[in-house]
Amino acid sequence: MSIPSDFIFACSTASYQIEGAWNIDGKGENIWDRLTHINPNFVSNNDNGDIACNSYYLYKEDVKLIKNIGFDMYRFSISWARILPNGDLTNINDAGIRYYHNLIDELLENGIKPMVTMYHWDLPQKLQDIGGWMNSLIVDYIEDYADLLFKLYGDKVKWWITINEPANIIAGYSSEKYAPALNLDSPANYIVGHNILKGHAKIFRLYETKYRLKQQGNISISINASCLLPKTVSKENEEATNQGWEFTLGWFSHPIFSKGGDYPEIMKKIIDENSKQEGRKRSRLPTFTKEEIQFIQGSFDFFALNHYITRLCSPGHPPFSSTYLKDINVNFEIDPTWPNSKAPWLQIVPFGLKELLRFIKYKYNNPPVFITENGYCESKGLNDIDRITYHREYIKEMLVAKEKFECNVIGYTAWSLMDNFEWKDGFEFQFGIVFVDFNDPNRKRTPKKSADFFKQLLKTRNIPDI
Ligand code: PNW
Repeated sequence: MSIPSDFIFACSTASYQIEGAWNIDGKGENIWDRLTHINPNFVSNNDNGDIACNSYYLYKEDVKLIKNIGFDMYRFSISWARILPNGDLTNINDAGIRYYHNLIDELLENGIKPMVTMYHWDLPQKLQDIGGWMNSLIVDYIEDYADLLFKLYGDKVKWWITINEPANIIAGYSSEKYAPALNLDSPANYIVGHNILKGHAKIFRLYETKYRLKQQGNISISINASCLLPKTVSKENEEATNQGWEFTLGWFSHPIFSKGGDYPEIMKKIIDENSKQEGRKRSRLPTFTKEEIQFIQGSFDFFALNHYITRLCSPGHPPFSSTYLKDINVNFEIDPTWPNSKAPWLQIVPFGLKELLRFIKYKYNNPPVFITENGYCESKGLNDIDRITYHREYIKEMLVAKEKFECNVIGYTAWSLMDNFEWKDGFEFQFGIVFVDFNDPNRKRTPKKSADFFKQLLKTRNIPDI
């Protein structure tokens, strides 16, 4: 199977997961610094990202690895608190600004295109202190930060992701999966989602009015989406599947990518009904004004998709472990025959990617789709055959979606370039195609077998058999 010459292959990381240097050269404290320091056992083995892969110092080695494997692009994120230690413009940190200039220049000199994520979960603590994503002022703060990033780096960076994975940012407020780990019931989830959508659109519109003409880049938001399928063919299961789609992917995609914008009708209807039944005067789902709907609708140059998993849907049944799950009212399961990874949530289901791409094509009028994450979790080790299988089979299904079903897929990104700090799982679970020795003070990097797989693929533009 050959790969079109203009198709983009990338690998990815995120600032808190790789940089370390958490308090160096003027960087401010972020929510992961705070949480892992005050509550060390929040993360497996009391790990934290204080040093991580030490990429603040070793970025040239990272670029060398990317170059050697042959990727066209590197997706990394900027640490907001490294640029703006207080989150706002009261302190602009030159050393932080220089670090990303150096990294971007190093990439460009090596012929690697940068794709920059502005926000990958490491909120400056000072902004969390005033409510973080629950405070609607965050929309202005992230716009100021984005404005600065466009001004600083926009001549060199042509691919931007505003925000990574709304659903998982929300999980930091509605559960204890991620910082700030507040474990709040609904409506916290819908308030956070609302502000994320507004913040994203603000950044997109800012680019349109102030930067696009000169900088000519592409912007989107990375949305994580599972593929959902009916558990068995029945009307009930198909309805549940549809409801599942609208409450997960649709929650963020419908406002941005659908023709009419706004939240999916079914979401509005169900949350309104449930809210009434709970004795509330207004819905837990905030409403957008007409102007806001138009402002958010169409705020994309492409669809940035993070995909990992597939689930089987059937109608939900109480007791529900959260009010959000009561709203969705869908039971999500896996097929026990699907091969497992080390992470309990991640199975190998390659055809799910094809089905998801077909769904996006059908639902949102075939936008250009850039897969900004896909990856596999294994124990430590260089001989990562399962990871090769995972990427090979998912890439094949993606190409079927592209060629046979005419889905407009333009790029594929492996998560991750290298082993790194996997949030609550610390350094226990690893997604890298490059091994990092976390016991070595130099954080020695060694390409795994899967790096050879990508190297071959990128050299031949064909899917290798190894
Ligand atoms: C992503 N799911 O999160 C994040 O963007 C990365 O920072 C992270 O390291 C990587 O995936 C691996 O966990 C996700 O359950 C976590 O489908 C879970 C899911 C999707 C994305």
